Amino acid sequence: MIKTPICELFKIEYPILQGGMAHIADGRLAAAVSEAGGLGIISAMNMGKDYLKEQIDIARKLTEKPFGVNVMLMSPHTDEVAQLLADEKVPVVTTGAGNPSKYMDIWNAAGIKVVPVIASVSMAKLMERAGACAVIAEGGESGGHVGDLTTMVLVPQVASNVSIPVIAAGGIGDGRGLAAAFLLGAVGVQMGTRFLVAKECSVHENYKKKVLDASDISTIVTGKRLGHPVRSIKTPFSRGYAKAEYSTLSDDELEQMAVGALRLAAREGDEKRGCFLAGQIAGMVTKEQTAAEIIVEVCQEAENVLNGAKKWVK
Ligand code: TUI
Repeated sequence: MIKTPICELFKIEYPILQGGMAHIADGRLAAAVSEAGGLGIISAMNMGKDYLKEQIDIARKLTEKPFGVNVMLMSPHTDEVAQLLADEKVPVVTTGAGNPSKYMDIWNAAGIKVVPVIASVSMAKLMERAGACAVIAEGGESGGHVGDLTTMVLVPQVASNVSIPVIAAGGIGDGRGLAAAFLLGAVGVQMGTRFLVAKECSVHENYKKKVLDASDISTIVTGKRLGHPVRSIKTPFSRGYAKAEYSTLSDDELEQMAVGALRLAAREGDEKRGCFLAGQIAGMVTKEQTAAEIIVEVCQEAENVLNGAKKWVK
């Protein structure tokens, strides 16, 4: 059995968080992951408080277990969403794509466990000082908004520089990844791409198919020119966008190209204009499973790997 300090911290059975994937991670998926013993996360994405309240209510109807909400800090609705989370006393809030310091006091006062996603040691230290109870160190192998460092180099450096628990994310898709995260100093993992194909995940079938068909080299990072690099599956759209970044197109025109692209991929499965965010482990995601099957399989495999790891130590 695998038990780590975050099992106690979040009151969960397995040290696995589900990534807060925009337009994908809804109340139903979060509830399925939490019900299976992990920590399910609802994405607040760029929606207002009414949408989020609906999803929180859905999750609460489906499970009594703790779950979290991910706040994407570039959203224009962050202030009202932050207040709703405090009012609702959601057990856990994760944040992404920015610095959540200004919300830390109201969340901590509401008894919420705040877990920022960070992509550097300096940000991890800042978040610890600001009152975070743990950090998610996310390497650039992940899908969506990415930092520069890989999980392999980020996690041990963060673990050496903060006293709060570190959760590894980016490039983790099976039990070997969970075992490796432990060896790098993390006490849990967050997985997004693997949960994209969960049976309880309502993302469009075309999206699931793209992940299931992906190989190790199927993803690409675009958006660096505008300062928002995102990793997605290579499609005519993402390749076209990558080319456009090096063209004479203005920043405004480039921005226009991507408007609505995440929603179009996730909800409409639009292969021409959609942006199918996924991490580099997409190549190892080969089957649709329930959230419970994913969690149990990953933990069982990690246990086997860790039990065998001593064979190289003489
Ligand atoms: O946030 C994510 N992944 C995301 S957000 C997203 S939605 C989006 N839509 C359009 C453009 C860009 C994004 C899709 N995927 N992951 C968490 C994450 N946070 N990764 C890296 C960071 C991060 C980066 C910089 C966290 C903090 C940070 O600090 C910068 C600062 O403010 O000092």
